[in-house]
Formats: sequence, C-alpha cells, structure tokens
Amino acid sequence: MDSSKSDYYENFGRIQGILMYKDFLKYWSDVETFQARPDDIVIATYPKSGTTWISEIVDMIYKEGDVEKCKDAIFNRIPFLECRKEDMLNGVKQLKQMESPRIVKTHLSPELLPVSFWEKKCKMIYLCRNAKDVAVSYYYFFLMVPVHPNPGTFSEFVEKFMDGQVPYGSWYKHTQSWWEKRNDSQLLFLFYEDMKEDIRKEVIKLIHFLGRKPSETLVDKIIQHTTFQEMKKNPFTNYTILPEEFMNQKVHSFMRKGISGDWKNHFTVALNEKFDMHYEQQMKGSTLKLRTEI
Ligand code: A3P
Ligand code: EST
Repeated sequence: MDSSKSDYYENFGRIQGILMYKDFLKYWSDVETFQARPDDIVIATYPKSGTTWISEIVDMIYKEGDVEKCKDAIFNRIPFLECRKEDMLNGVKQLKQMESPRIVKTHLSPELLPVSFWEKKCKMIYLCRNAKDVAVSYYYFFLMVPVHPNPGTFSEFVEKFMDGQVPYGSWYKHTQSWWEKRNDSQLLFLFYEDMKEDIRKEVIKLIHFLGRKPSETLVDKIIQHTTFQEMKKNPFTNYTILPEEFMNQKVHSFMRKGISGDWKNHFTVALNEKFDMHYEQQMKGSTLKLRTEI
C-alpha cells in the first residue's frame, strides 16, 4: 500500500485547522447548530482513550444496573454526535430522535463542541489517557478501520500523531483545552489509568457526579459488567455489529488489550526519547500530569 502524503489525506479535511473525516465535514453545520437539552450528559474524549468503557459505565448508571436495558449496540444507546456516513451513520439524527436523558459521545475539543452544550450547562465527563498508549491504540485503529490511510510503520505513525496529523488533531492541544475547563462544576475530568487502578473509586465518583446514590449492589453490577473481558465478548459493546467495511475486526478486535503501558511493547528506545522531548515541549507549563504505567 502507498502511504504517500496525497493518499494519506484522501479521506480527511480540516475544521479550524484540525484534521477530521471528510464524511463528517460534509454535514458539519448540523453539528455546529446542534441543540442540547439541559439534562444531556456529554462524554468527551480524544479517540482511543476508553470512550466505549466509560460510555457503558455511564449507561449502566442511568439504567440502574439493569443489563437487559443495555442490550443494544453502544452507538445506538450513546450516539456519536459528529459521526456521519451519509445515511448509514448519523449521530445528530439519532440524538434528535432520542428521548431524554441523552448520553452523547464526542471526540470534539471544547472549542468545537456545539455552543448549546455550554449554554445549557450540560454535565460533561472528559476521560483522558496517556499519549503513548493512545498512540498505540490509534495505530491499530488506523489498521482496522478502512477509512484511514495506511499508517506505515509504528514510528512513522507516531510522527503523524506528534504532529497532530490524525483525526481530531493534536492530543496535546485536545487534552490541555479540556484540562483548562477542569474546575467548571459541570465537568468531571477522569483518567483511564485511575480507572485501571481502582475502578470502584472512579465508578463511585461518576455516580455522585450524576446525582445518584452509589449502592453497593449497583457498583458491583457495573464493575462486573464493564470489565475488559466482559466488554470484549459483549456484541453490544465490542463493535462487531458494525459491518466489516466500516471496521474490519479480522485485522484485530476493537477490544484489543485494554491495559496501561502497552506502549513499552511498541516504542523503541530512540522513539521513546524523541517522543518524551517533544512531549515536554508541547506540555510545557501545564499542570496536567499523566501516568504512563500503573
Ligand atoms: P487498546 O487498543 O489499548 O486495547 P475508545 O473506546 O476510546 O475507542 O478506546 C478504545 C481503547 O479502550 C482500546 O484500547 C480498548 O481495548 C480499551 N477498552 C475498551 N473497553 C475497555 C475496558 N472495559 N477496560 C479497559 N480498557 C478498555
Ligand atoms: C471514529 C472514532 C470512534 O471513536 C469510533 C468510530 C467508529 C465508527 C467509525 C468512525 C469512528 C470513523 C469514521 C468511520 C466510522 C464508520 C464509518 C466511517 O467512515 C470509519
């Protein structure tokens, strides 16, 4: 496969300078003008940060731990706001037709998020994952989701990632923009690594944030239902419902490893040094500190 520059950008365009899927951009005014409702909950992440995991947890909280009520594809229960593939996938349309309270998935930065969510003071959850593990997960996502170009070798892909030349742009800018909002009472800022370390603590935090009571039975049910192994075998969370032309899980499964620190199996010493130097420059002055292993 050819990974030359012109091919690489074939299915991408830009919004405010940020790389984005062309399919999404065709209907961008629908996203910009989206009308939030005050009881919407926004789950915002940079891609590959554990969106599906936290989405299932939040839905379980809303469904009061009733697994039966979670038996529909995750992208139907928690529509992906800006996702659009002609008439086949349409996050805005799904959300408009949905009863309240709605749970909204997005990968948008605060600047690109429809203003209506800010105006209506909707609750928002931002889940952050360390950049190295995100880069690894994103690399495999490029390989399995055919809309993406050939990412080349892992180190070639990491160059693109560091340069923000991937959908949703720079991880560094995305996380820092959301981090600046962390003291807004409407926002809960969480870390994937904390969830891996102590899921009970983070689930309880989420339940409180959503204004509910964390009974032990509810917390136990949620934890049991949302382990990596459970979500990997659950057809409603593992994306096997998406057709192969959208996501080819013969390459590898969407639920790939679900660990912290897999970057160590992918970064060479030289690449790691380069990445760390660039990371320091990009995150200079930021109080946002991420753990790269637990
Ligand atoms: P890996 O590729 O490192 O395995 P997103 O949902 O934002 O696309 O993120 C996908 C990443 O979250 C994948 O990471 C996936 O395995 C991981 N993931 C999904 N469900 C998980 C769970 N229940 N526990 C831990 N990690 C999970
Ligand atoms: C992008 C980010 C994400 O978190 C999940 C998905 C799943 C569906 C994907 C999409 C994506 C990227 C764009 C598509 C879409 C299916 C068709 C579309 O072209 C690949």
